[in-house]
Amino acid sequence: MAEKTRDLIVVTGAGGFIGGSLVAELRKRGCKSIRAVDIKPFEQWYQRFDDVENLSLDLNLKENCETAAKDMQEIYNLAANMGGMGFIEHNKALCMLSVLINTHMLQAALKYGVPRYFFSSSACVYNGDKQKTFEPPSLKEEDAYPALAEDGYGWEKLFSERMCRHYREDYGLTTRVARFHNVYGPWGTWYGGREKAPAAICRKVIEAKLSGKHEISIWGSGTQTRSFMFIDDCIKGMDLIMRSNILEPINLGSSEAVTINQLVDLAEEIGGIKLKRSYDLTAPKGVNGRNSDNTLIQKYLQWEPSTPLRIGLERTYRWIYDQYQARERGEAGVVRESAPIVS
Ligand code: GKE
Repeated sequence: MAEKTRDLIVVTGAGGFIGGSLVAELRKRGCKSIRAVDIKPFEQWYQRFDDVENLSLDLNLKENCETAAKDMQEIYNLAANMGGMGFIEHNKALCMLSVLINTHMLQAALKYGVPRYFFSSSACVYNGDKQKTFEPPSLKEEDAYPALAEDGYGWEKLFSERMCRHYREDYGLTTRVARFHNVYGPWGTWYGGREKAPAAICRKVIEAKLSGKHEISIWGSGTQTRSFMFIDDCIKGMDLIMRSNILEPINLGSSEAVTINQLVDLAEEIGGIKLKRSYDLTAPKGVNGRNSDNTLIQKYLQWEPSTPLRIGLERTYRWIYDQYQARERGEAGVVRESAPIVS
């Protein structure tokens, strides 16, 4: 990993959850020349390291993508305007505008002859008709077509996946694409509107525990199914896929599907509490069921994300618990409100 050619690495979205965690891991592995880029002002970055080149740039703009890509050997393009169901259901146009980032980053990669390019796609590209059942359908890569992606966010990801393919086929740019399935862990957004279910449920359990009001409101019926991938698995998978010869978009997700009720069970167990549940059927729900079919990643890499949800959720709960208490004390250093919105 630390060999010379892999030393000039740019991570976009580095002020966010996955990007920040990737920069942390690259540093640990001894990479010396990391460029970290994010639209957020520095004080809002989730994790920031003084020994890397940090740039606060709006990557919707082509010239900023060129600044980001220049002289680099690898691009991990993780920048996007995104969030959990509560965000993507109400910000479809904004989610689609990430196409500017993805287009300009590909153009910049080509202009500066960057040898390798990683694009983080999403399970939201999958056909909605295949996710109507609450029995979690294991989605194979081919299930993205015929296309009926998640409105807004999913269509942008699908389009940008295809652009990566055509930049590879038409211009010889080496592109790698992974479809992330719901990523969670320490440093993930846990309040402010962009948080996904694992962080939101942990926060709600912690809130109930600390306030003494032993109730929880759950979005939907609680019977929706998902699989959740722990951040460490996501980081490892990205590295493996980037270095592989896998040409087509591939699932990067856990295959341990649970219902949202089971997710709440786990968070309650970790918190040592039982809560009275209510179900908000008007809240954003997304698809009824979704799981990652890992046949292909096993075939190519003999590996798949395997951190048990119980283990990953416990680490996440403890981290959010500390953040929650720090915020209550008004201390700095906690994850800020949701990322600023691009105009
Ligand atoms: N965010 C959130 N907050 N979701 C909740 C809550 C809550 O308090 N209570 C129950 N849920 C339910 C949602 O209604 C949904 O059915 C399920 O948990 C998962 O919600 P999520 O974690 O926000 O996001 P999704 O898995 O539906 O969709 C996400 O998929 C990823 C890819 O797998 C997307 O929002 C993207 O973050 C991402 O592409």
